[in-house]
Amino acid sequence: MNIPRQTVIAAGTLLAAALLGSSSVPKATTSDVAVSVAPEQLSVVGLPCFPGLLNLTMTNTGSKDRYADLTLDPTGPLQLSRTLFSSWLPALDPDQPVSAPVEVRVPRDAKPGSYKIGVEVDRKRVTVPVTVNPLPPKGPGDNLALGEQATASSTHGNFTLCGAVDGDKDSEHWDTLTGWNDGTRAAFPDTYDVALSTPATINRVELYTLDSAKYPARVNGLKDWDVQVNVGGTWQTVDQVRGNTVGHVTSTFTPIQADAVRILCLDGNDHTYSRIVELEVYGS
Ligand SMILES: [Ca+2]
Repeated sequence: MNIPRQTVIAAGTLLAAALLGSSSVPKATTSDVAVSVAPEQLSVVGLPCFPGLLNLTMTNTGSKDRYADLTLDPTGPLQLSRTLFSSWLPALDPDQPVSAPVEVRVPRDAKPGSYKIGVEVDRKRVTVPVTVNPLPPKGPGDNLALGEQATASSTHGNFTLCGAVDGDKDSEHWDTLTGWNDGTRAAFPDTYDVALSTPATINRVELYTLDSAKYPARVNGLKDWDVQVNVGGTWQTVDQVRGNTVGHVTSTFTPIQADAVRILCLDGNDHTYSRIVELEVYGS
């Protein structure tokens, strides 16, 4: 099942109401900060490693340097990685936008429905509608790793830990969000773990390493790794892959009830980084 990370209903810019009223307010106290939030509407699901992403942008459209505080006010079960975005906004020509990301999460037991995030600058407010969707099925034939809690020995600062369980296995989408890249250059091993929501009997792991036209697996992909499963707190190796040069490798093994799956990355073809575009786990 492939869930879009976020649903963009309409692209564009929300202008803070502050701007609309600026003509009737003395210039010294008016809000001359334009605010945009992208996307304008968001869909999220209660998986621990499946955040919705909003990008906040403030632009000083006035003629005086100033600070601005953008506050975020979520309703219901919405959890934000930040509720305040403060920035110094020098008055420049042309205007210089300043942006910051915010991750939107909900707990697994969040009630599906419609919620919202209030975004406020200078007491002027815009609202971002957020839809909480039902959890995806995790039955036979479903990818048990999708959106579940990942942990790693390290993650490169330009990448996101959850990128390898986001449902996007297309290497052509490889960027700072859709895959995992470790953060210890030329040092191995690295580990990438996914905890299953409940212990499950599994027998197959699908690993997608980087393999795009620009970055072929034989040059930049993962070369050597062990597939391990956690059983009662102990990691057991269920498959070993050596000398890989392709983008997609299937590991099958005797069905085993596991709490988590680990990729123990032993080397990459460029001997620098471990790169996983997507990790999928299936039961029999
Ligand atoms: Ca991915």
